[in-house]
Amino acid sequence: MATAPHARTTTAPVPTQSTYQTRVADYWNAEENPVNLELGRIDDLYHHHYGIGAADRSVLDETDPDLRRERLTAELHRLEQEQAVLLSSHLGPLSRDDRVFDAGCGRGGGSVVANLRYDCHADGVTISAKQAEFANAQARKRGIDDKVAYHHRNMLDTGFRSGAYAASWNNESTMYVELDLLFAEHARLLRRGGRYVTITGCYNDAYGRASREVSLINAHYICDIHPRSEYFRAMARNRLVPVHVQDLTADALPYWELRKQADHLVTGIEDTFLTAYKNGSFQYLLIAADRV
Ligand code: SAH
Ligand code: GPP
Ligand code: MG
Repeated sequence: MATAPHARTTTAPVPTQSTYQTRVADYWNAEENPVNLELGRIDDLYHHHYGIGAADRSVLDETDPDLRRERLTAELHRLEQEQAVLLSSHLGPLSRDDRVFDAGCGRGGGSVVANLRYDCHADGVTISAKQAEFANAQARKRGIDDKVAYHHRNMLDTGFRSGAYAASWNNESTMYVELDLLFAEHARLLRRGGRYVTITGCYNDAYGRASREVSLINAHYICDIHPRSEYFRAMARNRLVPVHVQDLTADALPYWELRKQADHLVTGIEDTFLTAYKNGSFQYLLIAADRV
């Protein structure tokens, strides 16, 4: 299968794709939640992750209903953008000739953020053909398709060249795969001294096993949230040595508190996240690691 130099969606269906992975692809091929599309439309940065940081709750006091909706949408997008910028700040320093790998890239926002920050090359991979096509259309529209390309592939088995990447990440996409297989592929793709970063939701070993809320989140997205401990075990087994760990749980709450008030955007999972974070069973974590 030929690999296009840029921004043509390449499909390399992996023969080992499981029935589960096909169902995950079905979910993302069909997904059109306003909470993702309306936020993305603001500046053509489409994210499938949550927001962090203090929220400007004054948007809730807006009396004009249309303006209130608009301001709420913009504030949630700002918080999601903050999250993407935080992840991207841990990838560097990078030069314009470096390549980065965006594992489970969604509609592509994260790779655009990295390219805007470092002017680097980026390869995004998603199991959804529809997302890869959407993201490549966005890259063309921005005129960055010479440097940023999205591929319909399995992130566990990308077919990309070993050692070709200076940095790689998973932004809220680790819960769809076995961590040992995932980190083995990152370790293969990263050059020695390369940087791996993840922002993820994990369940808290100190709470015990997965709580009711964690199980509800799994059912909602068809995923399988890992315990916190498993990240560090699997990294250690795959030449990834943590350099920075940040508990973002408290920073994640204002986004969900605000999203809950956005009648035009809610999906029904908002209270579950708030309960999961507050009862201590679920954590939002950033881990940065060096490929040794
Ligand atoms: N990182 C993106 C999207 C997160 S949503 C963002 O921050 O916006 C989860 C993504 O993981 C989806 O794009 C889904 O297609 C992708 N995904 C799940 N399993 C995958 C697999 N095995 N290979 C490639 N992508 C996968
Ligand atoms: C974000 O996507 C959700 C996931 C990738 C799966 C679960 C993540 C955890 C941290 C457990 P989204 O932006 O499409 O979700 P939503 O439609 O709810 O905004
Ligand atoms: Mg979303």
